[in-house]
Amino acid sequence: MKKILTYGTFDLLHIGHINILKRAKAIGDYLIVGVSTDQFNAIKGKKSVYSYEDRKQIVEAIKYVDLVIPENNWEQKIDDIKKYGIDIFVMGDDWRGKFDYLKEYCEVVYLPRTSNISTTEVKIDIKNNK
Ligand code: C2G
Repeated sequence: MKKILTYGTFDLLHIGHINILKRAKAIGDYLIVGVSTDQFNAIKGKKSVYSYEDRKQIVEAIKYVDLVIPENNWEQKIDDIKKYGIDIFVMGDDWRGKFDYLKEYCEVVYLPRTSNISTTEVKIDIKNNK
């Protein structure tokens, strides 16, 4: 069984999130998603609209996702890869190169981001009543 791992905030869930999760699952059999906690988002300099608990349940409801774990810090990835026996680590290519250090532990795949959509853009569109 090929196990896939990815991380993210997944706030205001949109098609870019669904695309990366769908394609991550497509390259394996079991997808684990580390959802950033509110505390870690603060470290990332992000403030999500939805709480961690809501974002966790929303991501758990996605058919491509098999398990959601909390992402509490930058440093947990190696431990998570070992703990869950991960074969492939996947991120959108806005992160290209940033996680190459994980190649010692598993395959690292960067998938193309979905263009013209982001949580920030969604917030702006709503504000402008588009
Ligand atoms: N994503 C995408 N296309 C978009 C927007 C996001 O493919 N239009 C991908 C990102 O590349 C990432 C995932 O969706 O792989 C989640 O994106 P965010 O929720 O913005 O997460 P991020 O802030 O990138 O946090 O340790 C890693 C961090 O937690 C990643």
